[in-house]
Amino acid sequence: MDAMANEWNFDGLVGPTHNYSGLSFGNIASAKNQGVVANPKLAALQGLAKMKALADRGWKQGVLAPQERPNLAALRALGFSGDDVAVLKTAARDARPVFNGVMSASSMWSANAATVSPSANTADKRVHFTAANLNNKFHRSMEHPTTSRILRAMFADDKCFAHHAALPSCPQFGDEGAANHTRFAPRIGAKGVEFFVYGATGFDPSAPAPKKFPARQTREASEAVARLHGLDTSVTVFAQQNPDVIDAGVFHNDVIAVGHRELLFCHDRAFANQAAVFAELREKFGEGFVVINVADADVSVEDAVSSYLFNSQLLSKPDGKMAIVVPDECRTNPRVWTYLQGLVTSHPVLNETLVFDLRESMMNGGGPACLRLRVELNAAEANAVNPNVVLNDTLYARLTTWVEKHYRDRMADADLTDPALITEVRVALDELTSILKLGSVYPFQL
Ligand code: SUG
Repeated sequence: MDAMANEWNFDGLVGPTHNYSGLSFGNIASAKNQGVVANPKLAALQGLAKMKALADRGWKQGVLAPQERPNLAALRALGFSGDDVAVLKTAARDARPVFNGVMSASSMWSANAATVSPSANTADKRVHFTAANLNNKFHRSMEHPTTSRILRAMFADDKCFAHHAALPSCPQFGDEGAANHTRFAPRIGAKGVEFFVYGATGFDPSAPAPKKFPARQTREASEAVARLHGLDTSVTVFAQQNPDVIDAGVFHNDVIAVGHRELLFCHDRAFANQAAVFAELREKFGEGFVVINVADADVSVEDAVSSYLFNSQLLSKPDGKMAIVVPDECRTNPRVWTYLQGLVTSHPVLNETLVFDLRESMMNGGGPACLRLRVELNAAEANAVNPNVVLNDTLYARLTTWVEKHYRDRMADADLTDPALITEVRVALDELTSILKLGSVYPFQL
């Protein structure tokens, strides 16, 4: 245990092509807002405002760079040919869903970038990262090669950090990263329980599974990540998500549950065999495990999905209490807000609510917790992080200026086909890699 350990949040910076294309079947907000005009500049600034506010309060905050879109290499691999503009135009004309996929700024939801295990839990005492293959959706399946390069550029020291490539890209190993993974420990930096939640069993199609919407994470994928990270099975828990809530729009576990330190905050219908899941967590965690199990009568699954109450961040405060970071949609839902106010005024540990306007991301189904990748780091590991991705006043000011300079404030479906975006995005990202000192990470730089 390292007294100087901290939980860091690395938030995905929203990319310049942020738009609403209805790409994520099973994600209700994505489907509902298809075709709505997006504002990439506002989206990026909303994300940065959250990062800045949390950094100002003393929470460790970093930035994860966005990806190059359009992804012309992906279009070429699918048979579109000619110069860059011809590739883009032909795809937009002849294969619109494919084209929309290569334009998506979905890497902003960095909870899906990777699964991360802190050194306190791994056999070789390094921090382990496994990039998520995200193979359930075409637009997300192309993220992991660049994600891996960016993570290596941020966490380069192989004495402290171990990086694993994404799992095989097939349905049996569907992996959505930290959105389906939580770590519990009595203290930040102490050894604890790793909790993997899956939607279906990949190799057994007869096992319970959702009927309407896809299960994006399989048990086999979660087990493979646990093996790669060298986790101790006596403190690892695998649990199935309730298939019915996946069918109600809970496409990742982090839409219905969140954990931090000794606390699990979840809905009463989050897991299959919920009582058995709690019992195993309690047994493996030992004394002091706390569950806030929210009943349907207090917050329905429908309200949880539309407000993203559970897609919140739980953050430790210096006095040992916790704050909960929620999107503004929780404040504007009277039932959710009443419940939350009651909770924070009566709970012994959770005693503060922080509300952020993340509407641009929320309209694609991405709340506060989707936008961040948690990495627990001890003092030596924190020292080994690329210092240029750590959010401070200077970086915040530089990134705000960078967004103001390069981002459009309007992205309608028709704007996506503008070939000027190719160069616009490359110029912006080239400047960003020099601000964040990432080296060459994008296809156009390789
Ligand atoms: O994978 N939305 C993302 C939202 C991811 C949220 N992440 C977590 N819950 N951790 C997704 O469904 C929508 C893109 C569009 O429709 O244009 C999208 O990809």
